[in-house]
Order: sequence, then structure tokens, then C-alpha cells
Amino acid sequence: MGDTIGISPSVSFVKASHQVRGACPHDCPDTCALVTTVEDGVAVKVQGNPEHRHTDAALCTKVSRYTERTYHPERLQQPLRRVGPKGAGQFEPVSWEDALNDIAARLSGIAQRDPQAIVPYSYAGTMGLVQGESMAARFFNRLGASLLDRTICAAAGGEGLTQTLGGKVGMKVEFFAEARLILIWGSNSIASNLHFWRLAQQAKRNGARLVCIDPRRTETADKCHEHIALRPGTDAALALALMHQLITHDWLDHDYIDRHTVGWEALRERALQWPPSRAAEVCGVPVAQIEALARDYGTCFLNGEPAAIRLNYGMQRVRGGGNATRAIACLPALTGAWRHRAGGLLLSSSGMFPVDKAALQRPDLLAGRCPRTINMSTIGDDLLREASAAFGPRIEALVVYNSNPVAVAPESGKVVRGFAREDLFTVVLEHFRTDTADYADYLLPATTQLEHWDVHMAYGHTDALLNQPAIAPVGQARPNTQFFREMAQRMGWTDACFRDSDEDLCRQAYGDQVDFNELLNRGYATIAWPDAPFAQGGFPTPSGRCEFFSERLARQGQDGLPDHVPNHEPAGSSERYPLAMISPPARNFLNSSFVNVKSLRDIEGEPVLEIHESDAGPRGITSGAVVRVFNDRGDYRCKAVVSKRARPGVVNGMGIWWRKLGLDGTNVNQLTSQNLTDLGRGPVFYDCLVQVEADATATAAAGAPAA
Ligand SMILES: Nc1nc2c(c(=O)[nH]1)N[C@H]1C(S)=C(S)[C@@H](COP(=O)(O)OP(=O)(O)OC[C@H]3O[C@@H](n4cnc5c(=O)[nH]c(N)nc54)[C@H](O)[C@@H]3O)O[C@H]1N2
Ligand SMILES: Nc1nc2c(c(=O)[nH]1)N[C@H]1C(S)=C(S)[C@@H](COP(=O)(O)OP(=O)(O)OC[C@H]3O[C@@H](n4cnc5c(=O)[nH]c(N)nc54)[C@H](O)[C@@H]3O)O[C@H]1N2
Ligand SMILES: [Mo]
Repeated sequence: MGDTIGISPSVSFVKASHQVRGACPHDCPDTCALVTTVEDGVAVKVQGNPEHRHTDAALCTKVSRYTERTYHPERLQQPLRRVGPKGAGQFEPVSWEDALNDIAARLSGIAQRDPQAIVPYSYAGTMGLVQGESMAARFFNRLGASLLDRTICAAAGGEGLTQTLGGKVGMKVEFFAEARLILIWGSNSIASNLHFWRLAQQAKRNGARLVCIDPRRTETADKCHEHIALRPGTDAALALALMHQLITHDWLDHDYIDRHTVGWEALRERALQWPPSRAAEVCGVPVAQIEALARDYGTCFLNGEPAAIRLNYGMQRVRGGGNATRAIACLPALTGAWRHRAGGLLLSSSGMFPVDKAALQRPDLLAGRCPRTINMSTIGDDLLREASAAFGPRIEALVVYNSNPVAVAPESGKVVRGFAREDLFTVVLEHFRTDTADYADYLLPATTQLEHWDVHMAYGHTDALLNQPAIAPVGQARPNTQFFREMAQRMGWTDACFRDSDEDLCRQAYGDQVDFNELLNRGYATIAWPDAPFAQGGFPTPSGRCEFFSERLARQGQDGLPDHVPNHEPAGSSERYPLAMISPPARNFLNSSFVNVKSLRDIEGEPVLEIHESDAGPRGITSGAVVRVFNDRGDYRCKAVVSKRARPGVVNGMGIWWRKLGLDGTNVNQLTSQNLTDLGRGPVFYDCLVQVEADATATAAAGAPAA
């Protein structure tokens, strides 16, 4: 690694081939440290940084193909202006200058009436703190635009965890390797958290028992000792039954409960209402399996052995996702598992990073204004809403960056209708012509991670990372930050903060909490966090204890205790739509990113619906047949795979394909609803009832003689 250098004019010409340290920008817990090899200004290889222990020189298939994505023939290279009807994807080239001038004029006009009619729409296309919400947030704050509640992924779990533990905090991921029992709960680690899976494998080799709790028989479930295939949205019932068993067998750490928790008596009473037989009925799993899991978990502590829970967001995309997270987060405090550094729970580590959000986003630029908040998970409904006293002005302009809402937001039928409004002015900053890009009035080329500066935190480990640009922007692509700087200038704003460079922003993200030279020299820096953070309590809650009972929730009129909150659309509650559908991510895509990278799409093949033979047989469905999946919200057609990966009564619509690559131009989100979770106002992608039938038209067409 002797010739690894940061890009800078003084050294970049020294060698025709050099390496640049960076960070993977994608929305994944692993946030890998990258090393990009550049030859004559061209990135030829992207690898994992062998010096970074969490990356351990290994990248997932997706990101090891990063140059294919960066130099993709369909990469957007110049600004485009719409010429055809909305959604048709017909554009003409335009100069940056003309595009920026016109966009500034359009937004100014709207802002003069009411800046809240302008809505930013962004998520985690890049997790970078700089290309995410830094200059963009400054721009929208100064403008007084609507605020965006970024709920689409983690809101329910985040809120549940915060109510119980006090924040997105927990175990250090590296210590999972020392655990004796690991519950992998609501996560397909092999697909979505690969570097954690390596630690789980290490633990397994040392004799640990691995249990996977997931309605789908994933590749991770295949490799665990036990798979508990519960119905979607029943995790709280399972957790409460585990508590019931811990209590009735006295597998409890009374000292820990006394010193470091609140609400024990009330929780005890609640949990005693959940004998395993009741939970078994709700979850659709054998009583004996619940009892055995409780015994494994409860007796680990008695034997002085650490038990760890790797919770992930897959279990909170249902109505009761917040409560389920709360219930599960109570478990390690009951058994005192937190006493050991390899015991406890990890959902997200993001709360352990001392990011100076105010410095990056400058909420002070709101100057006392308090704009309305739009929930990104109900963008379909909100784009179709008229002005009203409760809602405020009709949405007149959307600025989309780092997100592909037409593909990823729920109930896409309505999202598409909203984006198709002729009177909506839409600007999209993108790498590719995504489903959302097709609806843009202006489609502007953005730089990728290989082309811009950024600084990162992680939600699956505790290292901060720096990304230095390895190559010059491809074509006329510009960083998101540059777009917002230029817009601020055209608005006539002279505030100094709009002149900060991307490198300035990188430095501001952690202020003096992280040594920037270390980031420059090594590419990463470890955040200080105790090995066993809650061994002596000290939770960042108002009480300083693990809050079984949340006074804050009770004051809001909510249940202060965690409970099982049934799905909006519980399995078995509808005769017309008897099947529950979940739509977990495909291993070779990252949400809807990478779907257009051919080598990865070839591995995934085509959009499929996994269905158990007991549901397929009576419907006359065989593997490879085209099926129609439908409910009152819409219709989606794809190929069926009759598979043991699906449990009876639950179908798995593997996501998240670009609509335009689907059989009839839709994807699974045509079926999902805009209902929200109990806590955090999050989406309920996995709380969705459907019916499935063999598609007669497709069968007829397939059987017809060639014309
Ligand atoms: N390869 C790949 N990696 C990814 C992603 C990707 O799309 N592809 N997405 C990234 C993103 S955005 C995120 S948020 C993270 C987190 O990742 P998650 O969203 O947690 O995704 P998965 O790990 O696939 O976990 C989802 C799992 O939850 C299961 N599940 C569905 N409903 C329930 C339920 O009610 N209860 C339980 N117990 N399980 C349920 C699904 O079957 C699936 O196996 O992963 C990231 N990593
Ligand atoms: N049915 C169903 N729907 C889901 C989910 C599910 O499991 N099932 N998962 C949900 C989850 S967990 C999440 S997090 C969301 C994800 O939703 P999104 O955050 O929208 O994620 P992506 O679909 O990956 O789209 C990100 C887009 O950002 C672009 N991008 C990347 N980097 C940059 C950059 O530097 N600048 C600009 N301008 N653009 C960039 C990429 O090209 C990509 O098109 O989807 C949700 N939707
Ligand atoms: Mo996510």
C-alpha cells in the first residue's frame, strides 16, 4: 500500500497508476473502506481496504463491480430537459448554465408564493454526510422549504430502540465473534450485512449456536442451527413469550433488573399474559420451538455465557414494528446479557457517532420559521393532495437526489400519478435514468463516490470513514453539493456557508471529535465507545435505565409498555387476499441501485415471487409460470418460484426491481400500502395482503403457436 495516496494535484501525476482511499457510500450496515486503483485517470479496480478490520479486504459482489457502474454506458453525463410528456423519459441536452438559471427562476417563483410548496426528496443513495444532507439542507433551510421526514427505512425501529435504550446504540459489532448464542432477528445477513456474517461464522466455529428469526428461509437461515419462520409482524408476540419463559423459569438477572431498568413489575404482568401457546398461535410456529429458544437464551446467562441479538430493520416494516423493537430490546436487560461485551443487542450503531449535524445542515438558517413536514413514506398521497389548512400548500416542486421514490416508495400507483402531474416541477439529480428520472423536468448528472469528497459514519460498526475522489467527474457530472451551491448563488444569497468546499464540509462533520489527519492518512478512524456499554447500566434514556416502561410514550397517550400490535393487514384476516406478502431486498441489488448493472442483474435473473407448494399447488402455479399478484391497490406480474424459502401463507416478492424492467412496467410496491407504523411514522412494506393466480393471458401467449 506504499503508493496509496489521496488525490491532490501535487502528487497525482507522479505515477501513472496509484491508489486512492475511499468509503463505500451505499445504504448497508457494513460501510466498507475502499481502495481504488487508478491508471491514467481511469478507475480500474475497487477493492476492500485490507488495513480496515471491519472490511477485512473483502467487498460484496455489487461493490467489487463498482467500475462497471461508474463507467456504465447509460451513465448520465449531461444535464437534460424534458421534451415529451411526463414520465415518457424524453429529454434534450441543455447546458448546466441554462438548467440552473431556469430551475432557480422556477423555484424562486414558487417560493415567493410559499416556499413550503417546494419539497426535497432524498434518502440514502449515498450515505455520505456531505453529498447527503449538508449543502442541500442549508439550501432548503434558507429557502424555508417543507422539511422531509426521512422515515422510509428505519423510523419505527429507531424510535422503538430510542424509547427503550435511549438511542441507536448497543454492542460493538466485533464482539459478536465471542458470543455463545446469536439471534439473527429480521435480517438476511449474508445478503445485507456480509461483514457481520463473517463474525457470526467465527462465533459458530467456536461453538456458538445461531438462530435465525425470519418468515423467509433465507440463505442465512439455511446456515443457522435453527430457523424460526414466524408470520410477518409477529415478532413482539415471540419476544413476549420469551419473557414469559424467562420469568416462569426465573432465568432472570434480578440484580441487573433492580439497578438498571424501569417498569419491571408492569412488564412482568404484561409478559405473563403471553404463554408460548398464545404466541405460537399468533406467530404460526410450534410451541416447542419457542420454549427451546427461551431455554437457550435464558440459560446462557446462568452458565455465564454471552448471548447476543443482531436485530435488523427487516422486522420493523410492519404496523407494530416500533413495539416489536421495544419488546426485543428489553430481553438483554432481563437476563443481564449486557454485562458481557459479547452480550446484548445491536440494531444500529449510528447513535454512537459524534456527528455535528447542526454544523452541516445549519437549521439556524430557518431563522425562526417552522415549515411543515412531509413524510417521505406517504409521498404518493401527498403529491395528490390539494391545499388545505391542515396540509398547507399543494406540492408544486420536488427536488429529488439520492433516491428513487417511483420505485421504492409504497403504493406506487399513487406515487406515479403524483409524479405524472403536469403542474408539478421536478428536478432529479441522478447517475442513471431511473424510474424517477423518467418523470423529471430537469435531469442532472451527479458524480459517484469515485468522483467526489465525502465523510461517513456507519450503522453496523463504529469507524468513521473518509472518501477522497479517485477520478475526475465523468462527463459533466457534478456533486450534489455543487448543485445546491450554485442554486444558492442564483438565489442571491451571500451567506458564507454556501461557499464551503466539500473538503470544508468533510472537516465540519466531526469537528474536533475525530482527527481529520487520521482520516486523510488512513481513510478511517475508530470512534470511542465502551466495550460493554451497559454493563453497569448508564443507558442514554431520561432515567438512565433500560426503559421497559416509557414515561415519554405514556405521556403521548401511547402504551408505555411494549405489546404485540397486529398488522394492519394480518395474515388470515381477508378471504379475498389470503396471502401475506413480504418484499425483502435481493442480494445483488441495493434497494433499487445496481438493478441496471447487467452482470448483477444477470445473477438475479428476473423479478420473482417465491411461493410455498401448499399455496402454489391449489392455484395451479408451477415454477417459471407467470403469476398475477394483486390486491385493491394494484396488480403486479412476475415469474413464480415454488420454493421452501416461502413459508405457507406468505409469499416473498423479491425486490426492488426498476419498474421499467418488470414484466408489465411495475414492481412489488404496486401492492404495498401507505399505512404507517405504530412508532416513527414509518412504512409497512412487509404488512401487505395479496392474492396470487396463474396469469391466464401469459399462459395462453406462451402456449400459442409462433405467428
Ligand atoms: N445486498 C443488499 N444489502 C442491503 C440492502 C439491499 O437491498 N441489498 N439493503 C440495505 C438496507 S437499505 C438496509 S435498511 C439494511 C437492513 O437490511 P434489512 O432491511 O434488515 O434487510 P435484510 O437483512 O434483507 O432483512 C430483511 C429480512 O427480514 C425478513 N422479514 C420480513 N418481515 C419480517 C418480520 O415481520 N419479522 C422478521 N423477524 N423478519 C422479517 C425478510 O424475510 C428478510 O430476510 O440492509 C442493507 N443491505
Ligand atoms: N417493497 C419494498 N420497498 C422498499 C424496501 C423493501 O424492503 N421492500 N426497502 C426500503 C428501504 S429499507 C429503503 S432504505 C428504501 C431505499 O430507497 P432509496 O434511498 O431511494 O434507495 P435506492 O433505491 O438505492 O435509490 C438511490 C438512488 O440514489 C442514486 N444515487 C446514489 N448516489 C448518489 C449521489 O451521490 N448523488 C445523487 N444525486 N444520486 C445518487 C442512485 O443512483 C439510486 O438511483 O427503499 C425502501 N423500499
Ligand atoms: Mo434501508
